[in-house]
Amino acid sequence: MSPAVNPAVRDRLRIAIQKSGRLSEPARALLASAGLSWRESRDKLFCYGESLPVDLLLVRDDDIPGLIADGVCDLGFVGRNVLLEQAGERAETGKPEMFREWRALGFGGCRLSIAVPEGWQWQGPAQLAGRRIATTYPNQLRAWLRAQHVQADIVVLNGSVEIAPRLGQADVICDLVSSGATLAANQLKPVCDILQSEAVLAGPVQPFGDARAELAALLLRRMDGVLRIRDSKLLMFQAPRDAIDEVMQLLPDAEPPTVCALDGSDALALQTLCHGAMTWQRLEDLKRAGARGLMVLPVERMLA
Ligand code: PRT
Ligand code: ZN
Repeated sequence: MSPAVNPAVRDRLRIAIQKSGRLSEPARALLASAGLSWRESRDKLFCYGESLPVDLLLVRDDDIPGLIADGVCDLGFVGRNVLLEQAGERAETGKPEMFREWRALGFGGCRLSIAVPEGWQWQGPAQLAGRRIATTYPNQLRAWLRAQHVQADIVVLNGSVEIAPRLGQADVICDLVSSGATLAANQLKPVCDILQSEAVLAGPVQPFGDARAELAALLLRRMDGVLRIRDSKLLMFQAPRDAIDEVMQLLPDAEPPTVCALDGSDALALQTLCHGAMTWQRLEDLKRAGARGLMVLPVERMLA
């Protein structure tokens, strides 16, 4: 790998994704759905883009915002928690804002939460005054405590935050939670979320001034198409004219339908893109409201 840096002019786009971890597979899958394919280098750190001039750099997630700030990478897939933490760190140390969230990607969801020992009766943030809070997210915790007008001691740890109360290093913690099983296993309970996080596409604050601008716009258009139809289905059915209103009321998540008259019949044929889950229960409700010949089809691609 040779991360030759020439931020001034480049005609290939370079995207950083997590090498291995929670975000690496969904990030690759999303890029592949957007039509990208790669040839992997032997060291498995660099993937040369074959279908488009878009290369991948496989790195640790924590390095991604810095790589964008330094111009080594153009875009990156990273947790909002990591992006905001490093943005906060830069702001605290007077460094310029160099990256921002371009898109939320709908995977890698988790919360950054305050968790207290199970025996605590939680009465609100004021209860944290004077307490020691262990975290790997000191910048976000500091900003939140400031907004709550609470003074507490932040104990910065690099990992295993959940055992800090048991080790006597802290009274409470501020950490990422998804299922909550890790907290429960450590006799802690989440009481307050300070951030809702998910994987995001991060990019520079300033727009690209060369061929990368067009490549980034193309990629965004394709990714938006993929994200838009991720949970969507094409629903086709027929219904008598006087049942259409009732049927459409059962489809609040549907796009305005395409409607066709049927020869020699009072019924209409409709097709519409539905963004929510199309369960059996919903189909049965639609049938009761008058819909017939219901068909649910997967949507593979969409270009608005
Ligand atoms: O090696 P590298 O530095 O790249 O990876 P990493 O170990 O730092 O990252 P990784 O793969 O663990 O997480 C990458 C990103 O996934 C995070 O930055 C978050 O944006 C997101 N994510 C989503 C999570 C979780 N869910 C999550 N549950 N990151 C961490 N956790 C932790 C949580 O803190 C707890 O300790 O997983 C544990 C299990 O969670 P529970 O609540 O389900 O028990
Ligand atoms: Zn990491």
